[in-house]
Amino acid sequence: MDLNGDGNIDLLAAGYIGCGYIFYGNEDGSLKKPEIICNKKGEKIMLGSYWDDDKKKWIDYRKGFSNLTMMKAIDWDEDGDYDLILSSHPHGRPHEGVGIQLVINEGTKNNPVFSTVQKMVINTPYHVANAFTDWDGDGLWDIIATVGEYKEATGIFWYKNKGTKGAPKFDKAQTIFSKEGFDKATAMNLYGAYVSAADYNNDGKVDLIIGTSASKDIPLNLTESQIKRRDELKKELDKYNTKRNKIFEKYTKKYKNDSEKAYNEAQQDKTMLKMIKKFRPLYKEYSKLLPHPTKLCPVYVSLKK
Ligand SMILES: [Ca+2]
Ligand SMILES: [Ca+2]
Ligand SMILES: [Ca+2]
Ligand SMILES: [Ca+2]
Repeated sequence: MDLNGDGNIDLLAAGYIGCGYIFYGNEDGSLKKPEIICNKKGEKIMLGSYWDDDKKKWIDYRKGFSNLTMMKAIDWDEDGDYDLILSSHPHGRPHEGVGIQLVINEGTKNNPVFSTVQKMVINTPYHVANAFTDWDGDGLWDIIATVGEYKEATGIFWYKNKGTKGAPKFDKAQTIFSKEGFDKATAMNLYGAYVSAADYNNDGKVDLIIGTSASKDIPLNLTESQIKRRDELKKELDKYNTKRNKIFEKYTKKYKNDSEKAYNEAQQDKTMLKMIKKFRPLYKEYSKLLPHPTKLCPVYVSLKK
């Protein structure tokens, strides 16, 4: 993708701290140092929230406990310049107002200037990653999106573009892979799944390239007493999680309009701090009794038939 239209390929990436980066390309294919992508007011273009390592707290942005997982460029309005699409990660807890968002380029092909308005394109609190491709070959590009870890909502979905050129509009999600379907096809799961679309085998039909952060578990040969201990620990940890969620709920109710404050105050709650101290060693012990994942992070290609 060539964001500044100078003929050199650039690299656009989402960052853990909630904003996106652009690495402008040189003529020899090397990349310049990354720059944070900002809007026309000079503010970072962000989505979700993130853990600030320096401040040691959650910074909430657009009200959601999530990171920006993907920043992609597509000419949304077909005016010849690239616009931005942002998606985020739900961390197992869905939040309204995150979804897939659009930022229009108000500049030109060679001088991108991004709007201060972030517009919701697909309003669902679950998405992790998305790709653009004309999935049904009707001449309009569509959105393929993954939900990498949210219970029954997990899967890979197709959002058909039922708008017109320059004014995309999307139909409701249609399932390409359900959670079970993907598990069956690959013996893996969709945890943290990313998706890309390309014609992998050059047969004229677009295929999906799917990367997951889950790896195959190697089961441990546990003794009976280890299995007993593992199950005891699991019960203890479940109790902890229930209590922990109650504390979060209490603060969420207290600070209805400020989830950043709610989350950070809950982390400082006296009962919470005590629990964390008590349960940290238990969790460490428990994790040693769980199957070990392999170091492979598999990438799949799903060929379109
Ligand atoms: Ca470029
Ligand atoms: Ca455009
Ligand atoms: Ca289409
Ligand atoms: Ca193909």
